Amino acid sequence: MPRSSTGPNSTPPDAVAEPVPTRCGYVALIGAPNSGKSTLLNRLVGHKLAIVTPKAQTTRNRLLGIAIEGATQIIYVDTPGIFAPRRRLDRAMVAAAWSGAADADKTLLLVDAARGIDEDTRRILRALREHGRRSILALNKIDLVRRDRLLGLADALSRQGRFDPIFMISALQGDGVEDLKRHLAASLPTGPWLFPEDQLSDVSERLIAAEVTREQVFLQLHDEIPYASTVETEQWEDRPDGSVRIGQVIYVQRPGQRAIVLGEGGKRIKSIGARARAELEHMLDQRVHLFLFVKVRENWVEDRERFEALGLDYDT
Ligand SMILES: Nc1nc2c(ncn2[C@@H]2O[C@H](COP(=O)(O)OP(=O)(O)OP(=O)(O)O)[C@@H](O)[C@H]2O)c(=O)[nH]1
Ligand SMILES: [Mg+2]
Repeated sequence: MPRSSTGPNSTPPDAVAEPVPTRCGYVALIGAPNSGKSTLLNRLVGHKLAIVTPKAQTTRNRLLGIAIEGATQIIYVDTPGIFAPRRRLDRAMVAAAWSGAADADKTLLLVDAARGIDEDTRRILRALREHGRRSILALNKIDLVRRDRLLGLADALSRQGRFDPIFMISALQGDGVEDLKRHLAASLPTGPWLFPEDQLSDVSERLIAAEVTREQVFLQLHDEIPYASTVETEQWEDRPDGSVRIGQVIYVQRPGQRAIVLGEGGKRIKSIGARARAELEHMLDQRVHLFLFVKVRENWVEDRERFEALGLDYDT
């Protein structure tokens, strides 16, 4: 996905090229589900790339968000929340999160300061200790917590891991994020940028479009439906009038779930489609005709094809 309409940097042929000590590296954002990783990624990059919902386990796979800070290209890796996995899908999500961290130059652990050290965070702290990994710690959602509680939490966390440094941020409101960004930019290794200057992410528009619809499924439907469903873009057709026709399938596991997604007289699916379409038009800056189909596939959570569509490894 391109950064904006401005093209990649081009040097005029007669310019004298000064050697610029560029830096570049990967920063993985890890943490318990719902700690605010995707909100932070979007804020750090300055674009909405990752979907965000109040429900846990929203993100299902790694996603890169690429930002430029002075002479540094920072490649942020949003990861699924780390929790105790039960289903094959859960296992693949958690494996994707850990491999995102293993491949990165820096690991940034996000802890929801309002929630404190929950079971998921405790498990992550233990795993980081076992791997002897030093991470950067960000206490997030400080807008919700009193300062004395924050200091107590920072103290408790620093006794359970090797954190250097510790930031206190609000990914939602932006407090502390500039400091964090500057620190990350200065701490990445020197080296050439790995992505073109105008590249924002590694995910395709088809996948982002499916995520936009999945975000609405998470926001508009409750109980087990978000976890029992997945969305795939099956058709993408640019039309001569400048608009695009996008066809997507929402897979659910049971006929009863299909009925809920459709809603009375098709009201719910219409509302999901309307919101997703508006967001897509904004993102793509073109008219969008969005067609949603709801299919029952009882065992999609064990379907290799569904994992491939999400970019997840089936054999974890
Ligand atoms: N008040 C407050 N809410 C926040 C902040 N950061 C994130 N949130 C909210 O927390 C919820 C979860 O945010 P996400 O960014 O989806 O969290 P995540 O860590 O990516 O979650 P998973 O993908 O499920 O692992 C959303 O409702 C966000 O709006 C913050 O700094 N302050
Ligand atoms: Mg997320």
